[in-house]
Amino acid sequence: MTILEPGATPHPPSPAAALRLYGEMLRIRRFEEELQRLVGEGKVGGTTHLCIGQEAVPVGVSAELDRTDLVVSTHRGHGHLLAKGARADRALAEIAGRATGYCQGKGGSQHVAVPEIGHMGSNGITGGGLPIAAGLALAQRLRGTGRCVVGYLGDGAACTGNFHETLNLAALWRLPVVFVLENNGYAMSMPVAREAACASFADWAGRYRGLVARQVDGNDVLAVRAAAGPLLARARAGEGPALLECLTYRACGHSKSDARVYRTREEEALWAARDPLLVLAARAGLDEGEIQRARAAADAEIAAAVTFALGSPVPAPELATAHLDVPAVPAAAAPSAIPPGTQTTFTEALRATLQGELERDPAVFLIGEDMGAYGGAFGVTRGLLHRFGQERIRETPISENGFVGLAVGAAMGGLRPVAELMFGDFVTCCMDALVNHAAKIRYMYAGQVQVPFVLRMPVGRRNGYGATHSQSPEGWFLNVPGLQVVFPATVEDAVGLLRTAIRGSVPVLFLEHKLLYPARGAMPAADHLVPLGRARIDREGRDLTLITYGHALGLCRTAADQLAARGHSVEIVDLRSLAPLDVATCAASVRRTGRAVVVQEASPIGGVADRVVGALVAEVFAWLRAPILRVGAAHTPVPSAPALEDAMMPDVASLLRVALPLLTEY
Ligand SMILES: Cc1ncc(C[n+]2csc(CCOP(=O)(O)OP(=O)(O)O)c2C)c(N)n1
Repeated sequence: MTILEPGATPHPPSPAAALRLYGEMLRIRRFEEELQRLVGEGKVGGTTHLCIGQEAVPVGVSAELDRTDLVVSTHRGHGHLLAKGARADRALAEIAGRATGYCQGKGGSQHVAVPEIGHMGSNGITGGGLPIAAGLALAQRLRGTGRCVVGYLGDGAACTGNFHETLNLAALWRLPVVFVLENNGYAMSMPVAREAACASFADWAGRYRGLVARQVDGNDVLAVRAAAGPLLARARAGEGPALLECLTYRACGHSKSDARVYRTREEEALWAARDPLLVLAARAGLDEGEIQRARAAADAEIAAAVTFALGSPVPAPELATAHLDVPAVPAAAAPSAIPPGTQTTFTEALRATLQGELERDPAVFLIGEDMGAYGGAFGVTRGLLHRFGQERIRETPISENGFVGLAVGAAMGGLRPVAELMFGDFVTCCMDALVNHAAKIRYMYAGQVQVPFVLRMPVGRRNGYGATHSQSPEGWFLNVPGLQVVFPATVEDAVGLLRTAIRGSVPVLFLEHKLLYPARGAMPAADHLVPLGRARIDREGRDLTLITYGHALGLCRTAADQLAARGHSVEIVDLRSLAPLDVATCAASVRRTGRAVVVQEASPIGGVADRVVGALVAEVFAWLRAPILRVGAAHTPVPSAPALEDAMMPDVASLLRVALPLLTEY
């Protein structure tokens, strides 16, 4: 690790180069000042985080970036955006919520992406963009583009788990990413000395093996540029990641409501004397005439941007629900290690499907814990490492948010990651990557960026695994627009849904019930696909509809047999997709039978059963002969003792206790 002293500066640049850098910084300064005015006058709403005083960082870094290099930005990202080459008028229109904005007004100040100039998005979750930057870097490496990625962050973000998980992954895998840390002294009101137990952020970061860290005067654009160049070149050459800590100062408040009570006016005056514009003017010897001409040019551009933005139309209301559809997947046969028609297990069928997709498309790769020699906790990936190697069967340290976020970034970069959680319960550790990023990226960037990403997770009970290894988390994701959730119950559907999920362009959570792994079924045809959002009639009947999914299908089949023996004809709907939900198939069935029970292993409270009942009531009320009822586990954590697990789980007897009165009393 090497740490430069602040103020270590290179030789003066040519007058033309110095003027260009000055003009770029001034352009950002004037943009932010005008935005501040518009917010103050109530002409622009929402939240804005201005970067006045910090302009030297993005300008110095971007001066060393090619147009095709990528950046991932933060909530304080206007400077990153403009320095990467964005137009001021469209950037301002986005912040002002206009249809001409880069994301048609869907992203606003904190969530802007302009992929055509390599800007892959800014982000309102502190630290949330870091694994995405690493994933984009992995995509550049695996696709051999020769590009590098800059991931911007603040000192506050450097205190998150995301930071450390991401730096570890980037260092382990020598990813072509440079993290640019804008240390402006505060995370909102929290001073650095009270937030970080480190000598410096560069010192912290430099302790990751293979990661080079530098600290530089972030108000000196020449110093930033000189420090960034070699780090970016090193990353592009495949020599590994870096972190550049830029010491700077936010001259304005954190956001519009910040009265800056946590710092003194004297401190602000000291930094004002070190304003990046003053520093460069002095260092490059710019004269007053040159400064005035640069100012006139920046003023003219920003005035035109204000006129353009405020004169632009607001987005059409239809846009509020756009960019959430699930595009169909084109049919294509995949090689299959198991001949179609062969009886096989869920585990073997999943493995053969993954193998087929890995063979079919070089963009597909697997990522997760212990997937290699161990074969994954339930053996699904056994043997694939030997066949495809470590780049495509990518084993990770225990860093769920890091590697799932990285997979999301890799998907944004053109790959097709299939991530695996060892147990579905661990999804709590990567909720940010899933809910705030995977689910929202296509929507908030107005369809400019796709996230073709699959997360497989073993879920459900299994004889004594206990409260943190037996949950059914599917219900948690039903109110996250942008996430697809599937839960196959048969070998045929597992294969068809997994192929569809991997080949599609949207994020899919793929739930696998642990008790189904040994279940048997016939391997379907090599071109068999199951569309997302389509339920299946498992058996036809006239008197009662059981609506179910996953492992609970077996329960329903047994109960239906027993009811048939008593003369009742039962129809079973296997949902397969929980989001989107196939309300039409469920409703058509209940209109035929007039009675319905929704059956699941999870507690029915706030989960799939509630969602189905809510949707059905509006559709089938006039056809109902009896109330729609729900059967599920008791609303408790899953206890460890098998006897207690049995006591709280639904079984055939509890299902019959609910179903029989519906058939006999109504
Ligand atoms: C995970 C998360 N926690 C808290 C916030 C609220 N918040 C927004 S910006 C910010 C400070 C971030 O500090 P830093 O990373 O140093 O960036 P700076 O604002 O100084 O540019 C906070 C607390 C958030 N957006 N995300």
